[in-house]
Amino acid sequence: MKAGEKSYKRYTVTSALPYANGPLHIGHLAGVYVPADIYVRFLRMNNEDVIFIGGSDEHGVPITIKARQQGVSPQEIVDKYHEIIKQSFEEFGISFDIYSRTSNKIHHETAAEFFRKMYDAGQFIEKTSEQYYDEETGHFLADRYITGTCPVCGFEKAYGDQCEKCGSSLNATDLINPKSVLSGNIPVMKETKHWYLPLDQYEPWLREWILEGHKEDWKTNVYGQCKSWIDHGLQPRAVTRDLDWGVQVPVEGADGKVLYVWFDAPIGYISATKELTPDWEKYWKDPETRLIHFIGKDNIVFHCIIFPAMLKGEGTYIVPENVPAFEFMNLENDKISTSRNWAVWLHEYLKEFPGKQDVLRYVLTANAPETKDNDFTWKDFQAKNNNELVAIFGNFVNRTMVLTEKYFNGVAPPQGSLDDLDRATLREMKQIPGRIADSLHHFRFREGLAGMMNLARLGNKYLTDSEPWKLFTIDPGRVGTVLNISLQICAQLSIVAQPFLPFSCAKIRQMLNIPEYKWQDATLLNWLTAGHQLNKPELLFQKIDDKTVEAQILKLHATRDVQPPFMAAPSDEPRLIAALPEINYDDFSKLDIRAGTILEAEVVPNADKLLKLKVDTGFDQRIVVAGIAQSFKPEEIIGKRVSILVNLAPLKLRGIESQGMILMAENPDGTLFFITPDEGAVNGATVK
Ligand code: B3M
Ligand code: ZN
Repeated sequence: MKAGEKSYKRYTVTSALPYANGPLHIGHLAGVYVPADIYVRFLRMNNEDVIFIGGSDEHGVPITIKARQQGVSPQEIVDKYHEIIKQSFEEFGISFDIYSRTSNKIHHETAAEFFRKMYDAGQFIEKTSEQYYDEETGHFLADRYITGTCPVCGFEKAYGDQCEKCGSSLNATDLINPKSVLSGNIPVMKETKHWYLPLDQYEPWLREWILEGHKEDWKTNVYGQCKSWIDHGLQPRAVTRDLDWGVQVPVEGADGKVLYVWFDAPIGYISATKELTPDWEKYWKDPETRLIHFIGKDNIVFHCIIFPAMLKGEGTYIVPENVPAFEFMNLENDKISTSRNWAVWLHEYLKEFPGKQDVLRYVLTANAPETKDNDFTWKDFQAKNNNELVAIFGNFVNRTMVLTEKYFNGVAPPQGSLDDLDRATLREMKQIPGRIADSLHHFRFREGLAGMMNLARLGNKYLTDSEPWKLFTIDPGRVGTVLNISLQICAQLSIVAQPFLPFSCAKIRQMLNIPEYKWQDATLLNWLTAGHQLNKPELLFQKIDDKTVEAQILKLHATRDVQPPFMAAPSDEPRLIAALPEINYDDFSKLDIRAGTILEAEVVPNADKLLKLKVDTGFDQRIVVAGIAQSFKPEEIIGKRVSILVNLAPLKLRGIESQGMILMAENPDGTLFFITPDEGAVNGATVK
């Protein structure tokens, strides 16, 4: 520990709670969740006591407006998107210790209790003021329930709380020509009572804590925004609203009033921790806990000024140690926008690029909008995949594995005497983990990723310069040394790349037949001893061709401004998917589909979607792994007649080789049915 540094025992890492009114896109992942996940995985590898908190933000006006537009309840909206969001996070390996939601009972209780404690201690100002009211619908028009012309930039569709054009934060009464979103009417003024957090009273403390205390360690964009807010003079801020969706204000005479969404949402981090562990208090109240908030830049004021003021006011909590906010990720040179459908949606990416989670994690980290807005383009995605992941990282691991298989039957050869190149390479390997760790400790994720890739580059160059393929007949001992060192580099990659590319590292460990190491083991340099048996090589990354990325670019433009089906009301009947592009008879005739019978079926351990089947195809009996475990129990499908595609290239799923594919019909709601041949079609009969 350096002089002046605080000691710590544990970390509480939070990531912004996404609003549950739409699915996630790459901007979310790039700006918050991938960096947070890298950081947390790195801390865990360092044996730190860390909790990683996530959850859906399920209150707020945008959700009630959406529900109203679609004729459903706000609960139906949040139920639908909470599930979609949660699943996308899981599939991208965002390793939350808990992913909770703010419509939970425990959250309502926690937020109400928090408010009540501050209320009882006299920490709010109670104020009656005139606010806009829609006489036709009988609603006070909070935040986004009102639009009008921005007094700062003249944009005509500014909201009552913010102008999305110029970014100014507004009060509804600032708007020129205000209109009710509910009825389109011109609102009237009506008296209403609310509670205000007197931010002005926190100013001296905020100055000392942020402006003096965190000048060095907070990112300049974060520090700069805080300074500008504080220097402009902080005003009391209303923390309640006249709304019927949210956490009820726990005070008598507050019927029809809820906590402002930005009051309750950050408390969601605390409620989620309570839900996670009865020992939650140490993560929030012990001064030796480091609280770190990962957020996008639009959330800085809430996490650096308002929430800390609440925590300080409540009195028993710690405040954040750092708030590494990111800037925004654009898409193909334009702002990502949900309403204009200009986005790469994560749940669609996962379907269209199965197994390529690490590719997106990699590209988003390499281009992370750390210090300025950045741009995601499909061409760059392809280039980074093909020229970096495939050509450098994957190529090095694959060459090492294949050569060891070829020359030493997949058994690690011994390290013989070392030459200068070997020694220089080993020396460089010693340095790399420390450099990456330094980057990650300072939230410099691009730099950390570059450090990791330097190891792959080092490996590639070492192998190319050593040319073991030319030496085997003359000097097999030398080849053994080169491959031993190359294997060590692969093992080291599986450690230092783990925070960034967790799926690929699991594959490397499987191939190398080594355990998951901790960061402190990253400089061992002898993870594989001579005689160590490797498993079969497997490709880590595949090339992405022009057609694939062109199709993505086309799709973006073709669906621009079109509301995607997943944005429709939750109660809408699921729709049939549109027909795929035309193919010709030749395309079809390549498929060899046969009638068959399922002979055996069993669940695949640790895979909740997969069943392992043995199928009689008439000419052989073969193993097929099918993603149907959520629809069928093994015992109910034994004996079932099926149609099976028999000439599909074998594929390894969870270590099992799948030889073919069972054809299934899928209804729009996702239910699955077998394509059973009529009686009389024998096993092996061709399906045409
Ligand atoms: N739901 C805003 C956002 O997604 C908000 C974050 C809450 S974090 C407590 O931009
Ligand atoms: Zn404006």
